[in-house]
Amino acid sequence: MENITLNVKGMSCGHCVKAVEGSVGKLNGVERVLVDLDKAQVHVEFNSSEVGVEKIKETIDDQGYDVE
Ligand SMILES: [Cu+2]
Repeated sequence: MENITLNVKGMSCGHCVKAVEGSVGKLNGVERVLVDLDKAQVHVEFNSSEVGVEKIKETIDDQGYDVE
């Protein structure tokens, strides 16, 4: 299991948290996803044999947020 913390711009409320946690959480290989609104960060625990960082970033981007 691997961990990554992504800096994500544009998340401002509970809706954003649900959108990001819901979409990333649905990816195969993602074990856990946690949004920290105050820090503008998304923490993800994932299995790198099933899902890559690029896919995770792309999924957040598709929800309309900016991954640095
Ligand atoms: Cu929001």
